Amino acid sequence: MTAWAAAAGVVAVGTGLALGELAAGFVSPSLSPVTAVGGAVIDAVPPGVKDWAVSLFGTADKIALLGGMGLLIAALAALSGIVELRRRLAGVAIIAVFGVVGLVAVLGRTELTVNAIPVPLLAAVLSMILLRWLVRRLGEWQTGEARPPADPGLETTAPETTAPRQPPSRRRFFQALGGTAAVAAVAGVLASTIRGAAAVVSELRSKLALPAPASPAPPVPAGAEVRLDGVGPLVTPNKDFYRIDTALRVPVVDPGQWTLKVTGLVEREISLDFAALLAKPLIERHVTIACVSNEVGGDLIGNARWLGWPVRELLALARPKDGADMVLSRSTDGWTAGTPLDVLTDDRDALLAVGMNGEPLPLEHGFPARLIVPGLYGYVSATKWVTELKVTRFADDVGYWTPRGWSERGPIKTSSRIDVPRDGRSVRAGTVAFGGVAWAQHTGIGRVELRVNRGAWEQAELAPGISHDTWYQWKLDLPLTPGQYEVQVRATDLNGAAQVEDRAPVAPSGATGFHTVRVDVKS
Ligand SMILES: Nc1nc2c(c(=O)[nH]1)N[C@H]1C(S)=C(S)[C@@H](COP(=O)(O)O)O[C@H]1N2
Ligand SMILES: [Mo]
Repeated sequence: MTAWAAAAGVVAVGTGLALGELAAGFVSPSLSPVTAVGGAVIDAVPPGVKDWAVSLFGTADKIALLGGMGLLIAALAALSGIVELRRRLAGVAIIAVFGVVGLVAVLGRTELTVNAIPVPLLAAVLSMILLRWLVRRLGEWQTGEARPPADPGLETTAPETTAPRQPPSRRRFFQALGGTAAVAAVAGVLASTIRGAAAVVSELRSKLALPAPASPAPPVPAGAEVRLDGVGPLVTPNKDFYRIDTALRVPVVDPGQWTLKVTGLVEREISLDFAALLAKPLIERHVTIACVSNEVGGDLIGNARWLGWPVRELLALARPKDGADMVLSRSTDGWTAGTPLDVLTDDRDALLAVGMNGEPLPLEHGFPARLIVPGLYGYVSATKWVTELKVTRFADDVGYWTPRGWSERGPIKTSSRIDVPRDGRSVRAGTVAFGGVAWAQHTGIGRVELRVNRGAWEQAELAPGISHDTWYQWKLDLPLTPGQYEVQVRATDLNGAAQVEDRAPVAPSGATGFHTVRVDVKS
């Protein structure tokens, strides 16, 4: 009986959630009772819990998170079934508590608060009704079995032809359980079909022809790639580009429905649709973006050729008012970044980007439009799926990560990385080729040096960068005899400022320290 009670709980909650997901598919593709709860977990991570912050803010293993959530929900559902069998409405109460958590989570994560309310409510209320109903059937079966056989006299009339005794209450329970599970299956299949919205938007994306840039990207200078095995490509292919965001499910935005609003402290509010954006004189530039969670030597950094409209031209149309010093950009999923207004209006090419390496933005990287700002970490600038730019003041507004333990301002720190040889590798004695990348966005790299076992710094060969806004490749051949070596790299920007040697963790404003590799040189 306990096992069947648990099954009743799982089927009831599963059906409620499947119908909730189905309803969410109609209301908004980015709305889901299940992922909202997961999102609330992400948002609730206390600042300062470094491991958590890094793993979630960095490369969160979303599959594991979703799987874990599924198991947790199933366990709670089973528990509510068992409890409900023992005590009427006790299991229902457990679901009610989770319904409230789900509601709060959904309200916290979407902007369509009014539309969103019915979805978690529906999921919770349906689960509660189904649980009560299934457990009542189970209870009837239980009491039916406890009773002695109803009428022994009847049995003697045809003992051989009667099928093994199945109390009708037992059959009714299984009919109810099976029927409900069937509803869950149908709803689940329908929900995932509707969630095929992502497939539809992918199709729209693949058919989209981006206009030619009015100002093409400056050509990649000859020799910008050192061509050393193990040093990655100068321009990162889209499929290899790092991805960081808080979205459990990639927001699916139909470019035909997309608009960008410029609001707040402006003389003139602006609303721009996608066709109007594509009709602007777009420019194409290479820009290397980086995540503040990138550890020294890490790979949360990439360089792409972005096509977009300069944000300064958009803001010039809106005319920010005196006193404004920040632009709070907001994504469809409610995520925000606070960017200094002057960085968006100075001569650097901060872009409202629509293209990445000659293609429309991939869905994961912000389709149909995002911000790309040379020189700032992504968390204060690179809003994907952007739909609003609110001109405001740092004194009045904060971006998503600032109250969660990260700095209000996020200029990228000058840094460098050794890509070959990899840390811990054995190499042959003789001439050992070292190579890697260095970056000081919007200032440019002046020189890169290596030192062996904390000896004197030796200047590496610095390849020309595409621009000051991109990373540079470098290489250096070092003659090494057999033994153990520790090799470090240091970059200096074009103003003569060297990268910081003291080690600092990624929080609150980006890691510092020299990337260090240990090499085992064999004869
Ligand atoms: N909507 C949205 N945009 C976002 C984020 C996010 O969580 N949500 N994360 C930012 C962070 S922290 C970084 S480092 C960059 C990463 O961009 P990418 O995934 O295209 O590499 O996106 C930024 N834009
Ligand atoms: Mo980031």
